[in-house]
Amino acid sequence: PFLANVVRHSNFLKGEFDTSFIDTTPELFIFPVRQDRGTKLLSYIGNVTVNGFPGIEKKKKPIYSHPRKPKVDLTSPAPSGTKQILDAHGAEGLAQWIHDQKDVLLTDTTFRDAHQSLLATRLRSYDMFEIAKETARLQSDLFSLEMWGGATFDVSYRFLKEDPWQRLIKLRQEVPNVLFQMLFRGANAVGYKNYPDNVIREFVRKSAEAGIDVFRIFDSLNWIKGMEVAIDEVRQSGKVAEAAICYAGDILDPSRDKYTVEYYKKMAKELEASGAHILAIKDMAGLLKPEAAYRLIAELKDTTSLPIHLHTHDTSGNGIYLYAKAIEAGVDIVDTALGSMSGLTSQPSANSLYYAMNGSGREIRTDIGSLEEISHYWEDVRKYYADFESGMNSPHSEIYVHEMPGGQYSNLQQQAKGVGLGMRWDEVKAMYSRVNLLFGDVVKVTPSSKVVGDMALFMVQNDLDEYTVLTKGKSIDFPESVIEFFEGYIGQPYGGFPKELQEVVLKGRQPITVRPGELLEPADFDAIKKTLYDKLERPVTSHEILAYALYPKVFEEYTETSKQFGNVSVLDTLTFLYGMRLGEEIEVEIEKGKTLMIKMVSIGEPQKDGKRTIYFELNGQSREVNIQDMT
Ligand code: 3PY
Ligand code: ZN
Repeated sequence: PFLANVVRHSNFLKGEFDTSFIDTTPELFIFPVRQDRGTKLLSYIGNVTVNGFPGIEKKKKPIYSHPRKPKVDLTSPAPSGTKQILDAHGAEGLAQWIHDQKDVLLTDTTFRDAHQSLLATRLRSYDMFEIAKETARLQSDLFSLEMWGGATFDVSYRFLKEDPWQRLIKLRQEVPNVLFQMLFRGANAVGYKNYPDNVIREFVRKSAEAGIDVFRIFDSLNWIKGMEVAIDEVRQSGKVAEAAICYAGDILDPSRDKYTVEYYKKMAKELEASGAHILAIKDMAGLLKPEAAYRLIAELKDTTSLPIHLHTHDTSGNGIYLYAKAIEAGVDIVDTALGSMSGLTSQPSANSLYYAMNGSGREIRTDIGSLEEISHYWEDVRKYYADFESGMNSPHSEIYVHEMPGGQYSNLQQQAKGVGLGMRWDEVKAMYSRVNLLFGDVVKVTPSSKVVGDMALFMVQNDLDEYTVLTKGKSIDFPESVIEFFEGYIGQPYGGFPKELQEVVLKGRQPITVRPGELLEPADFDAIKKTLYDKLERPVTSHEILAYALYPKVFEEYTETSKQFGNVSVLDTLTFLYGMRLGEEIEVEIEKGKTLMIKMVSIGEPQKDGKRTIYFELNGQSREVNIQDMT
């Protein structure tokens, strides 16, 4: 059936035999002989109704009305935007265009960092697709939409059981006018460890093909060697290489003399020389204080001719103030989230920043009325994810002490709950900053932040302190991520590793000092293709091959779930998280024009083997599924 679908495809009929359209055309994989999609979805719904959704407390499905949506004419084409500037003038032309703007440009992070930071990355494609066309029309004056990368790739497969590539491809179709931006962790791609160079290059190529325009590339230790391969490949793909400096330390505090203004200026020059089109300052934890922002941006403006793009998190509540200072110092682009998805561990509010800068001489490029309207949608959608909120509900100035990235806060909290340390969260935060010092005051951003987080959890869980780690460490089995860090497999920290601790952790193993990519065997994509073909018993896409190359286990689990439950991304979010109420009826569009009507009729008592029968109506016909009750 796959081949039959391919030969019927218009590109094939036109005689174009470039088969890259296979990757971007998921309908080719819809086979008439496939098992009943309806029953699979019923199994999923039955299962989540009975057993709850992993990681959140099981509860009755909440009732909300449909999210408010702005009224926009969706039949007229979206206005042209920055995507068209890039396509017409290339990355250098785009950089020049940025320089020519007097207004401050915005990157909207609602689809990526905002929910990574507020909702443990759990925002589903469904809720993005629902507002995509409106976004293209109401936010057409954005510099970019950050909508991919970071933790979203892994979380899509691991927890949401959906395909991140489809998110990208479909959003690209519906938002043709605004640059799409992703966060790319240098040699760690969208993972937590260094990958072979061919994986990095292939990932960049495929992401660019599928719709990413701006790659914000960083290294978790600010080690430029870890960024070079990605920068080179982005340039070769004709896309925008936005190279990031991660902000650590405090340039206003003379006692913290590791990460100084000179350190940042030197790094900026090196990134410019390595081929960056835009320089990003990535303040992933929100540590950059307003006066520091002014000083840093002003000095960098004198140091480099690249446009400067500033990223922060509003954890302390000082985000708008620091952006105002950075804007005064000449920053070109800042990252904000829509009002209802902003603040706290997320980005500062675009809506508030608009008003803050009114009359300043540098206005924010946006239409405030549109922002407010589209923000209503997110205000309503955010409620669906209430169980993933971190519980932080006021500005958190402690961030300047524990220095935990915004994107990590809610995720590490989930991880702590997962290992039974939910009640000891304050201790975990305090330990996080102690581990930072133990490690020699490192840049903390994924994956180095994960290493610090893993070690903090480990030390709290095992009641360890620094002294015990150093003196008894030879008999301690440290977490895998900590060992890999000290082996040099996520790169070299500025100033080197603390030698004593490194010896304790490595127990005689030799660390590496070169770029891990120079040592790692290239991934064998043909072998992966064969493995996946054998497992899935169907042709595989290059996207699947890449997903497997990055996360073999997570991807396998995802394919198992898909086999069992089909494509669960078509379910609305409340049904996906909580299942259905007795007597409830829902509509599910499983493909364009094909809708299932599902009613939950009753839930049987558990049998001796723990199974329950759930009775549904599917398009008016009785159906039942058997579910193992695991509660
Ligand atoms: C990520 O790498 O996911 C981040 O958001 C880092 O700040
Ligand atoms: Zn961030």
